[in-house]
Parts: sequence; C-alpha cells; structure tokens
Amino acid sequence: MGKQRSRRPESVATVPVALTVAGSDCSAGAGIQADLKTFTALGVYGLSAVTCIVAEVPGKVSWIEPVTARMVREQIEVLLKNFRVGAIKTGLLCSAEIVCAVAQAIQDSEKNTARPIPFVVDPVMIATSGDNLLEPEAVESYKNKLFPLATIITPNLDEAALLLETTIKDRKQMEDAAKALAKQYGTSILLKGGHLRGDNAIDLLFHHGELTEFSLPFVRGVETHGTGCTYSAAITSGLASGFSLEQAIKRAKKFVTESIARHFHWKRDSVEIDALNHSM
Ligand code: PXL
Repeated sequence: MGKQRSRRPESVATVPVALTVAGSDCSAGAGIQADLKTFTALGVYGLSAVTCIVAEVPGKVSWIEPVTARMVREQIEVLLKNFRVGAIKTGLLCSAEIVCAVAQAIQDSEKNTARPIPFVVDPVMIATSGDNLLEPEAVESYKNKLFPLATIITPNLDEAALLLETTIKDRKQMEDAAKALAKQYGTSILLKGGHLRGDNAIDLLFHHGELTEFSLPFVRGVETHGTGCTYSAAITSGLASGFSLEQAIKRAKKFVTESIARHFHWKRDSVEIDALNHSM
C-alpha cells in the first residue's frame, strides 16, 4: 500500500498564533474581545482562555463572575497541546485561585517545550472607571507565582505603585519603579506612564539592565477603555511574529495610539461611549 497523500497544498502559509488568558468584556472594548481584535488586526491567529465574564459598559462594571479554576486550566492545556503558540498574554485573572491555576498550566507546558513561550503579564487590577476587577488576595499570587514566569510585565502607574506600595508622580520615580520591579521579579518591565498626562504618553522599558523610552503624543479628549489590553495584546502579537521586545513594543505603542485617534463615538440617551478602533 502506498503512502497516504496529504490533502494539503505543497506550501501552506503559516500564521503566527497567540493566546490570551483573560476576562470577557461584553461591551468588547477591553478583555478577550480587545485582544482578539488586536491579534487579527496585526495578522496573528488568536486563541482565548476565558477566566471570567464581566457585565459592563465603558465607565461602569455591573457584575463579574469567575469561571472555575479547573476550566481555566483545561482551556490553556488543550490549546497549548494542540497549537504551536508563539506567545501568551494574561489580562484580567479575577481571583487568586485562577492566578495560581494559570501559573501551574504555563509551568507544566514548559516541561514539554524546548524554550519557554514568550509570556506577557498585564497585571489588570482596576478598570479605568475605578472599579476593582481583581480580588485583593490575588496580588500575592501574582507576586509569588505568575511574575517569576513572565517575559515582561506591563503595569500602569497605579498598578506599579500598588505592587511597590509607593507613589509614582514623576519621570524619576517611574525609572526607579521600573528598575525595582525588574529586580524584584527577575523579568523585563514596561511601565506605562500615560496617566502622568504630559504632552506625550511616555512608557519606560527596563530590559536586560537597560532603560528605553517609548514616547508618542498623548491623544486628548477620548474617554478610553481597554487601551492596556490592546497594548499588551499588540506586544504579544509582535512576540508571536518573531519581533524583538523593543520592536514589538514600538509597533504596539503606535498601534494603540492610532486606535485611540481613530476611535468610534456612540451617544445613546445619557450615555456617551468612545471605543478604540482596532482596524489597521
Ligand atoms: O481594561 C481592563 C479590563 C480588562 N479585562 C476586562 C475588563 C476590563 C475593564 O473593564 O472588563 C475583562
């Protein structure tokens, strides 16, 4: 009997694959939905493991329900076994139990791969609206279990201040915080300074002992929602596509800034909504 013929064409274009482990935002500006739109816009096939479901509109979270930790772990395991995942990101992980389950699944997968998969941890804690998204006890699990596995952690100023139990009010304090976090967790840090509100939105990367600044004009007058998710998903897309960390961040920052500048605006009754436009 002859060898069975493959039905595949001779040359199959391979598409980079990225996985997001995050919560569902039903208004689709943040979370899993923002990540998948970003992956698609940047030419990456997106996989998702849902950690929780958030009922919300921009500016107001009304209800959060976690998925079981067992279910989160199962989604990650089945995806990592069956797809060649080029990079992973985490967004909202909701509870300490889910943070631990994600860390365990990633750690287990590393036993079966020659090199660890690039891993972007966006430590989502508080929504732009000020709503608490993460169970307070989960912060310790991030510190002990998840951060040590990260290629890069992407906190904003509030998240970095909470992690370091300090305040960050200027550029010098940003530099100190990025270095302190990198040292503490043995990983690269991208500290996002958008909340400092100068003419430019400045982010600082501390990577392999070197500080690099990423700066673009601050887009004014837009009530943003989901910019952090979009930014970390865009970095993850770059890493899945084989970019260096610096290249991935440079392209991701441009992508987020352009997405904000091209935002949609809805007005309905008393509610006004700006949403990022993820199309290229
Ligand atoms: O933007 C932070 C964020 C992340 N993930 C989910 C969210 C939000 C904000 O509301 O709902 C699922």
